[in-house]
Amino acid sequence: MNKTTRSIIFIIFILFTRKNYAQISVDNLLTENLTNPIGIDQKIPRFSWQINTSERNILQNAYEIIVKQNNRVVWNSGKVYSDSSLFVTYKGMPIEADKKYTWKVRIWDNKLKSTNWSNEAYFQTGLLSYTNWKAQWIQPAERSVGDRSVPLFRKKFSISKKIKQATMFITSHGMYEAFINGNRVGDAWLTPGWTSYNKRIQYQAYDVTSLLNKGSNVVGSMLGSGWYHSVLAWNYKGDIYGKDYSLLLQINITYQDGSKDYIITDKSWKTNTSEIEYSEIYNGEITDIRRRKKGWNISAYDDSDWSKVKDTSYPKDILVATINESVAQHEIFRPIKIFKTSSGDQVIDFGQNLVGWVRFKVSGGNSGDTVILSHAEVLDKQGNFYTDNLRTAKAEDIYILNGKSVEETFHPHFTWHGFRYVKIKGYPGEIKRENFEAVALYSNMPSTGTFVTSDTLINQLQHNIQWGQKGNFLDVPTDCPQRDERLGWTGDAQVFFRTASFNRNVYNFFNKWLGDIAADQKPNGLVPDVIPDVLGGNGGSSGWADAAAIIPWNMYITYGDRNILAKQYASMKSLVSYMTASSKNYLWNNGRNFGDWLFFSPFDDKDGQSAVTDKYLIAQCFFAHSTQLLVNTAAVLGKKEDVKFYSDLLLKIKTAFLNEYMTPTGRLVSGTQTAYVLALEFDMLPDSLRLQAANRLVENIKKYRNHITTGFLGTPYIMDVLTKFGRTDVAYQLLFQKTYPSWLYPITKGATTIWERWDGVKPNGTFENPEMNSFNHYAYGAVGDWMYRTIGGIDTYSDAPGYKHAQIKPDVKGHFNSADTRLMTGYGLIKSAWKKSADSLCLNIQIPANTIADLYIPISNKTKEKDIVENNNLLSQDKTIKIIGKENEYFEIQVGSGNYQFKLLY
Ligand code: RAM
Repeated sequence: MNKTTRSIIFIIFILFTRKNYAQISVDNLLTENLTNPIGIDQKIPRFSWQINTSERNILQNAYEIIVKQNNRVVWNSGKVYSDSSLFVTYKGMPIEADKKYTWKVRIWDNKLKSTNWSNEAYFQTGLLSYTNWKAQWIQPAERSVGDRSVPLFRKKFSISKKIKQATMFITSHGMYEAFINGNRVGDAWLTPGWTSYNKRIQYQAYDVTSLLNKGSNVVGSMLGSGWYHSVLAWNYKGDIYGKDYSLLLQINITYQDGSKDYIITDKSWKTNTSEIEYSEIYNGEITDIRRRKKGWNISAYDDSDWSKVKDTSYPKDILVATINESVAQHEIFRPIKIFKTSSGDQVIDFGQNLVGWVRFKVSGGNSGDTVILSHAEVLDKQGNFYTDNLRTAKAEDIYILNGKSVEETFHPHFTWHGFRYVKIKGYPGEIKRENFEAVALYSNMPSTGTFVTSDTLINQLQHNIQWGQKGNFLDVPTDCPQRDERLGWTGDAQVFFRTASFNRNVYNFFNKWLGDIAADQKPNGLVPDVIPDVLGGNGGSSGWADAAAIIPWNMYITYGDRNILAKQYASMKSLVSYMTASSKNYLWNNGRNFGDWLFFSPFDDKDGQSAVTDKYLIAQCFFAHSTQLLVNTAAVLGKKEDVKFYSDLLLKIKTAFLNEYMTPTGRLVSGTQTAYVLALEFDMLPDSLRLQAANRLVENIKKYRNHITTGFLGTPYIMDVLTKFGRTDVAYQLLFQKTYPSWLYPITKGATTIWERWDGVKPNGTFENPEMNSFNHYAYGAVGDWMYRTIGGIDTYSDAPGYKHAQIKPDVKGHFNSADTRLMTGYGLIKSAWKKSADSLCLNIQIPANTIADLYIPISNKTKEKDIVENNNLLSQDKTIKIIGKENEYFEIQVGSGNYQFKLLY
C-alpha cells in the first residue's frame, strides 16, 4: 500500500467514524443547574448534561468528566459506569474561591459507543467564605430616617497592568445598580434579590474584565429602597430589616503576571444624592432630572464636593452566593391603543397585563414640568382608568423635566408595576406610539413547557397561566404584583408549583426560596404565611405552611434531585411536629387557617349555594398529606425509623379524620367539591368508600351545572381526582365552562392573566371588592398541571423521578382536534403531539436519550392492534420495544429515546 492509498483509507476511516459518533453528542452542560454560572458557593458542585440524539433507545452506560482550573486537571473522573446524567457530584481537588473552572464530559452509550467530548462549559466560584470579603459595608455619613432618595457611591482607582480576570462581588441593604466607567454592570434587576435579610443576604458576582481600562477607572453604585426599606404589606412601616442604605462591593483583579488587586468599598469612597429623590416598591419613583450628577459614574467627573462615606460593621457571615436566576428584562410591548377616557385621562393600552415598567422617550417642555405615569390592570365598566384594587400602592412614576431639547429615555430602577394600562399626565407634546414601550421583568428561569391545542380559548388560558407566572416570579413567588402586597404567600406558591415547573425550570428559583422557608420557620416548626416573613411570624395555616413539605417533594419528582429532600428534611419534619403539637388526639381543630380561600360564594346567597368547606376538615387533610410526603421523603433518604414513626402517625391522623368528618355511609360533613377532592387526592378514605365519594363529587359538580366552586386549596386537585376516578369527561365540562365560576369566564371578559377571584369582573361588568381583587394572581392557574399531564399526558414515575422513566398517556377525548405538548426535562425534550381527523389519529412522540417511557397509544373500537404494530412498523423498526399490554382505551408499549409517529384508525 503506498502512502496516498494509506491516507485515503485513513480519511475514509475518519469520515466513517466521525459520522457514527456525530449521531450522538453531549450538550447543555449545567453546573448546579445553571449554564456557565459565575459566583457559585458550592464547594462540591454538581454537573448535568443532555445526550442529544435522534437514535432510538439510547441510554448512558458510562461517563467521563474532566474538570480543569487554569489548564490544570483538578478532576478526571475516569470512566464511571453509571446512567446518571443529572446532578453528578464533583469529586476532585478542593474547589477554591474566585476561580474559573472549565469542564467537559463524554459518555458511552448502551451500544458501547463513546461520544466525542462535549464543548467546554465553565463555572466560576464565588468567595466561598465570608472571610474572603475584604470590603467593608459603607453607607452615607448622614441620612435622615424615612428618606427614600437614592444615594450614589463612587470610587476612582487606576490600573497599570494588563488584566487577566476581574470579578465584581456585590450586595447591599436596599437594591443596587452598579456601574464601571459609565457602563452598567450585568443585566440583572432588583438585585440583590429578596431573602430573609437578617439571616441571609445574597451577593452577586459579575465578570467585569472587559469593563476595566488600563489607566484611570471609576466604579459606582446607586442604592434604591428595595425590599429592605420599602413599606411591605399593609399597615406596616418601612425599614423592616434596618434603616441603613449600605453597600458592599469588591472587585478581585488578577493581572496577566499573576499578581492580584482588590478594589473594595471602604472609607475612601465618596457619596452624594442622585436625581431619584424617592423610590419605593409599591409607590414608584420620583426622578428630578434637574438634580442629575451628570457623568457621576465616569472617571473624568469631579467629585471633590461629594461627602465621605461611613464604614460600618454589619455582619458578613450571613452572605450567601446567589443560586437562582436574577430578574431580567424580557418581552417588550408597544401600545396597541392610545386614547382618552370619558373622564378625560390620556391612557395607553399595552394589550397585556404584565409586570415591569414603562420606558419612554421625552424631550422639551419647561424646566420643572412633571410627567406622571400611573399604572392600572383594568378599565372600569365605563372604560375609565381603575386603580382602587391597588389599595394604597400609588404605582406612579414621576419625572420632573429639565426643559432641555435633547431627547432622553427614562424608566424606573428599583420598583415594578403590574399593569396593562398607563395613564400619562404632563407629557410635553403628543404621545406617540414609538416613544413608549412596556418592558416585562421576571426571573430569568429557562422556559421548559409549551401547550398548544386546537382551541383558542384554552390556548388563551395557557397564555394567561404563563403570564401569571411571569408577573409573579420576580425573585420570590408572590401572590400578586400590583397592590400593596406582592408577598411570598406560601399557599399560593404551593398550589401553583407543579404548573410552574411545567412552564419553566423553577429549580433554582424555588431552591433559593426554600432556603428562606427554612430560615424563617420558627423553632416550633411554624412556617410563616409569607416567606420572607414580613408579617411578624403569623403563620402555620393549613395548606399554606404545607409548602414546606409539598414543594420539596414536587421538586424531587420534577427534577429528580435527592439533595433537595436531604436539604429540606429538617424543615419538613419540623412542620409535621408543629401540626402534631397543634392537634389534640391527632385531630387538628384549632389555630389559624384560611380554609379553602376564595371559594365560590354568590353575593346574595339565600339558599346556601356557597361552597364552604369546614376549615378543620381541610386542615386534617393537609396534616395527613404533609405527613405522607414526609414518609415518602424518609423512604427516599433511607431513614427507616422515620418511615415507621411517621407511617404510624399518618394512620392515626386518617383515623381521626374518619371519626370526625365522615358519616358511616361515607358522607363528609362538608359536602363540597373541595372536601371530596382533598379526601380523595390525599387518600383519606378507606378503599370501599372511595368510588362513592368520587360519585358524590361528580353529583356536586352537576348540582352546580358543571361549574367549579373550589377555592385555592381544592382547585389544584379537582381535575386530577376526576381523571383518577375515570371522570375526565366531567373535568372537560369544567374546563370548557364559560360562565362564572370557571377558568374560561375571565377569558370571555378579556383577561390576559389569571385573576385572584373567579369573578374579578362580575357578569354585569362591575368589580368585586376592590380590597382584594387582583387581576394577576396565579393560584387558579394551577389547572395548567392537569392540562400538561392529561391532555398532553406527560408525567413521571415517582420511583424514577425527573422523567427518567416517563409516562406518556395523552387523553384525546376532549373537544380538541389536536394538542401539542412539550416539556424540556433534565434529560431533553419530551414531546406528545396528537391530531385527530375524521377517522384517524396521528401521534407524534419524542423521548429523550437516557430515559424510557411507557407510551399509551389511545385506541378506539376502530383501532386494530395489528395496525399499530404493523402499519407503523413498530416492531420491525425496533425489536426492543416492549408491548406492555392493553388497557380499556390504550395500547401500551415501552419505548426508549427517539421519535415515534403513528397513524391509526380511531
Ligand atoms: C391574600 C393574598 C394571598 C392569599 C392570602 C391568604 O392577601 O393575596 O393570595 O394566600 O391572602
